[in-house]
Amino acid sequence: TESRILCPQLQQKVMSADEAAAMIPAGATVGMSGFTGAGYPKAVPGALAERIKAHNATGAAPFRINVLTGASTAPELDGKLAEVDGIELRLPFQSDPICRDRINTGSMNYTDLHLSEVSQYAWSGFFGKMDIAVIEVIGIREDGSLIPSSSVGNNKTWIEQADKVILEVNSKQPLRMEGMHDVYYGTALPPHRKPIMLTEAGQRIGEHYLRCPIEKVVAVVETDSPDRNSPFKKPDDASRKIAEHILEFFDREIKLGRLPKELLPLQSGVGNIPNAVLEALDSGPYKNLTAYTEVIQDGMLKMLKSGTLSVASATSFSLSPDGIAEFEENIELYREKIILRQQDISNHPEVARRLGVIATNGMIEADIYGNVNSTHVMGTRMMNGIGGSGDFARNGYLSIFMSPSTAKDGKISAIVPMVSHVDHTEHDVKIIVTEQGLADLRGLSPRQRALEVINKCAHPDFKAQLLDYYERACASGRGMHTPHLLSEALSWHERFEQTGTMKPE
Ligand code: 0RQ
Repeated sequence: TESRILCPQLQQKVMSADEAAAMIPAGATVGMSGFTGAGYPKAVPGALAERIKAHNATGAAPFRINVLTGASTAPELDGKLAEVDGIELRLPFQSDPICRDRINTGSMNYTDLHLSEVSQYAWSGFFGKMDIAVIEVIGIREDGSLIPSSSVGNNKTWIEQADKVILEVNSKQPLRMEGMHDVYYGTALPPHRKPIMLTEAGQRIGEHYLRCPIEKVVAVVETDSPDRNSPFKKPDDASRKIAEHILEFFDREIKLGRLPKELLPLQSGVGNIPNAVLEALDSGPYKNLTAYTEVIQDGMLKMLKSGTLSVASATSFSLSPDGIAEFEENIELYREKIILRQQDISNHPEVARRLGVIATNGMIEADIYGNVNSTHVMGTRMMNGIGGSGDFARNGYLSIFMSPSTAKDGKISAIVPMVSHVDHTEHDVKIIVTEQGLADLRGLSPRQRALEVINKCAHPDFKAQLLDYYERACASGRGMHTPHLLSEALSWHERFEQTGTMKPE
């Protein structure tokens, strides 16, 4: 096979992952590629983990680094580095079980950020100096410019900010992805910002390649392994019902003239429920929808192929093995219809507001007044992170949060008197959906919202208990704008922690 490294100076820099990992010093701040398990470095993080393990076995002061990425990665990166306790600080999003465990036992610091804002934070210096970037690409052109991989994420920012760059050239990724990416070099910090000139999801405003000064590159490592890809579960009953409620709602909004028949650009979170919503849309009467989102999953490929979706803008893929096979087989079609941007553009608040995105994301729990917790189990334990949900929820035209009405075999109600952690406030949440029904909170006052949420979304096992809480709060003689019984508001969570269920004795 032909080499994917066409730049002569960079051919000289080819070395093993071990040699490259040796260039990362203890205490370094490292910007790595990777977003939802796509386009992350496959070899250097593991080699570094081995080095850290050997170092720590000598009893010397612990070797740890700060790991900044686009979003979640995979066992080869987060898993391996977390396993050897090699991560001091992780940001801005993760979903790795070992990493999560370290965060929740307090041995790893984690900063959970809006994904659109990470680049601005870096440019403002809030993360300190970036020492090294480790970036997966699918090829290096003759002039040293880089063909991005299956995610763009924060790669532009990391390459620009880092003193040194290590490149992984992954020949498993199809080279025919070349041309899909749109890297925009017009961003700046205030007061020098210019409008992002996107008025439609499908426009291109940037370049196909990442610029990278040749002298910054200290190592090039060749790899040949696939992205993490987990098979999709078939939508379960709850997901299908949630999807039905959302489609009924769209129909009604179209009839009322509040949504065009092509809807508005869709943003869809990852997971079982968002995928079920996409499948339902695909089997409905819709044509020529668009997506302005951060992740392309299997459901979107199907919609692009069937014509339900005409174009999709994102920053990464998250495909199952079947999805990858389909993508590679019909890559010419998908290259025309998919645009991968850096995450500060794919998730840009200005663009999400202008386009009027329909944001659909999962949640852990919502309270009766419409506040949503996307991140914390029982108020203290991190699940994944806020990801892009806040970028789209606050700025979209519609923000829809979805969850089964119960978790853990019915022992936990996803609708609670007060959320144990707030990610999306009552002001940002427009629609809440469970398999029980859909609550439309637009224009309602808090007390109206409480009844709408309890009546439409709560599971029958918890409905009476929620109504009882609400009625006693109203009768408490305290403020009637957002009635609460403060000493009881979090008692459901407390009961779960103590007894293993939110249900009363
Ligand atoms: O736990 O894995 O132990 O079974 O949470 O829950 O129902 O499978 O739903 O996979 O869609 O995840 C909010 C986490 C939902 C996700 C969240 C437990 C439940 C299960 C997963 P198990 P489900 P999902 C685009 C947008 C934030 C980021 C985001 C998320 C596990 O949607 O990370 O929106 N969102 N990004 O049992 C205790 C509750 C629970 C609960 C669920 N109330 N209490 N446990 N669980 N509800 C993507 C990016 O930004 C990159």
